[in-house]
Amino acid sequence: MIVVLLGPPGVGKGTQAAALAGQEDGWTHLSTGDLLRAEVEAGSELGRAARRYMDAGDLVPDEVMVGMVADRISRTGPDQVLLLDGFPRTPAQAEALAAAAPGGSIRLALYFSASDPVLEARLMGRGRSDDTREVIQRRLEVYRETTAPLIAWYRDQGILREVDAERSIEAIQEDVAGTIRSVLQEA
Ligand code: B4P
Repeated sequence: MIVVLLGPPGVGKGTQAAALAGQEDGWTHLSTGDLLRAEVEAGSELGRAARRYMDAGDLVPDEVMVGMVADRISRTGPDQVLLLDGFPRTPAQAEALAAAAPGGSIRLALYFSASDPVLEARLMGRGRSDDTREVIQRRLEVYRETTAPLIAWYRDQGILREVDAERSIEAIQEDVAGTIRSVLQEA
């Protein structure tokens, strides 16, 4: 089963996906942000190209992102849980995901929500190189314009659940784990 984690930058998608994958057998975390940062770190051609976008708070082009994850997604077995963190982020990526995923495997989209002041405080506290005030504003703007429409897309498919992400990390983790387990049992 593929679980899509949606929500603005800094809402805690990566924090939750990493914690859940560490706690549950057969649950894996795929973060496109982490894949990109590994390419940047390795100094690859892709990493050098991606860095320009990431440092500006813009999205890396769809064709690069789809190429990075399509194979991994197509290999998701029915008993596995793939926590997709940061992908899709555009309507084109959502279409590509639907085409690459095994039939009926996308059964849950978790929409993590928190207010802008909370997001900004968390991102400033994290202190990654793309977590400056100016770049954070740009990322929030890009999120609202390009990624937020996916909330309605998954709601229309009847698989969207909203998660109040202003609670403690532990409270959110327990809530999300319970939601995923209940959807797994519906199979
Ligand atoms: P990402 O790596 O996906 O980063 P993010 O959205 O900023 O963070 P996330 O929501 O996972 O928050 P986190 O858990 O870290 O993207 C980075 C860049 O990569 C993008 O801007 C873009 O350029 C590029 N990119 C990635 N995917 C792409 C795609 N598909 N297409 C195009 N471009 C793409 O949490 C943030 C902080 O809050 C942490 O310090 C954490 O400890 C804290 N925190 C979390 N939960 C908390 C809680 N409940 N209470 C208190 N603090 C909490």
